[in-house]
Amino acid sequence: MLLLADSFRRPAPSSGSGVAAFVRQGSRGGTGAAITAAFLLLAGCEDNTGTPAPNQAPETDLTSSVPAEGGVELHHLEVHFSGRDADGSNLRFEYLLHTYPRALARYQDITVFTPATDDPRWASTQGGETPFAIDLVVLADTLRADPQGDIGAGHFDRWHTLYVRAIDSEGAKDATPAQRTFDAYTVAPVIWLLPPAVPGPETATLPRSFAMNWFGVDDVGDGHTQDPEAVRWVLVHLTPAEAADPALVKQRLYSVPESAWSDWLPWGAEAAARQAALYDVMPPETGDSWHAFAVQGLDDAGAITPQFADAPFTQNNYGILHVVSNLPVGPTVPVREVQVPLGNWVFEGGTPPAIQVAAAGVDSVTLEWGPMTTGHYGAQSKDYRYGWNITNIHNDGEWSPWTTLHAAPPRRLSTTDLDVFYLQARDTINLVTTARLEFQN
Ligand SMILES: [Ca+2]
Ligand SMILES: [Ca+2]
Repeated sequence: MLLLADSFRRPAPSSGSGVAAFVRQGSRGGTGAAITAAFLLLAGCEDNTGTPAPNQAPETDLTSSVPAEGGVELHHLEVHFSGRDADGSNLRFEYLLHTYPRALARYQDITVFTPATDDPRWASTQGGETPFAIDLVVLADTLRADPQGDIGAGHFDRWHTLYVRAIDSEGAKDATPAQRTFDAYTVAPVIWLLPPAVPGPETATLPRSFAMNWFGVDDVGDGHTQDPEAVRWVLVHLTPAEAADPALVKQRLYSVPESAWSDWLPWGAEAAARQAALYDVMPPETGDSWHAFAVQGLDDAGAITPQFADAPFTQNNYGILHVVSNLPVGPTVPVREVQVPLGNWVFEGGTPPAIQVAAAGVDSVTLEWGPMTTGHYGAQSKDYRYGWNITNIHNDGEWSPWTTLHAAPPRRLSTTDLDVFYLQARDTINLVTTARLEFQN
């Protein structure tokens, strides 16, 4: 169906959900309707000799088969309607979507009412030629099955009544709006964890600061897919016994209180919106700990990923993490002296002890480094900075600028004093490894 004009707008969010219904709408046959309206206006002028007849209100017809009365419909729907005005004038339209409480599950339990003429929920369509079409996205946020059991096709639904009324150019409103009552459905997003999480029954081994990554997709309900609207995550501390029993872990996840979840993170275009950085999930001196990390997706119908699975890949929306207290935190960065050459060294996170390098008789050195590795704890490589004989590593003025370069210019060594090369490697979650090489004459 050709839409001559269309636009997006968002009415006020429906109660009980962070998801707003939105509508794209347009008119068809606008030119023809305008010509007809102009002709009728001229005819009205010629007739204007006696007492004018009272204006008659228009009538409204819902002309599309979707939504069917009592039907089960995708929560994305295109609705067509038209208007008739006996004393002929331009028409515009208003619509109102009434959403029933989530507990209302059956058509026969619905008592349809006609909304008040001045109900504040009446919203104008953009443009008003008849016939007209709007695209609606409505709530379908209720799973009728127990998520801990068999949820079949995983349909979420919500009952609604859509009302449409025509309004003529004198402001007369159809007092008997066209209406359809229907059950909108969708399927919730599927989100899966990426490395360093591993699909069950394996456990990921991590340092105490790390990043979790995920991806996902949302089925509109008919097999067509779109991005999820948002994702949230939770980290649940487990006892070693719980960590060893997937059934216990799932029990813990199904009973996580709302307050324990992160805020909803908009899906967006940025990869950073699909990552959670976690720092010092345990103090270094407390020994190892076990955790479950889980994610859920939210779609434009308000449906939330209902179940927890640790496998297979692309369904693993939770994983077991074994956080090991003495694993180094931050990037692993190799450094090498390439001029003499004096050697290669690897620094594995944090601020490891300086490495002494025997350099008797060496005039100058050239240092290269990288690439850093970060994948073992889920972050990405970002940049480096370096300096010589730094006295305060917190003083930016003693360092080179942060750079993605992997080499420093040749450096002439002192013949009498210790020369210390400093390198920092920084990842995308701002963990920094500080490497030090002491060149001894
Ligand atoms: Ca009229
Ligand atoms: Ca969906």
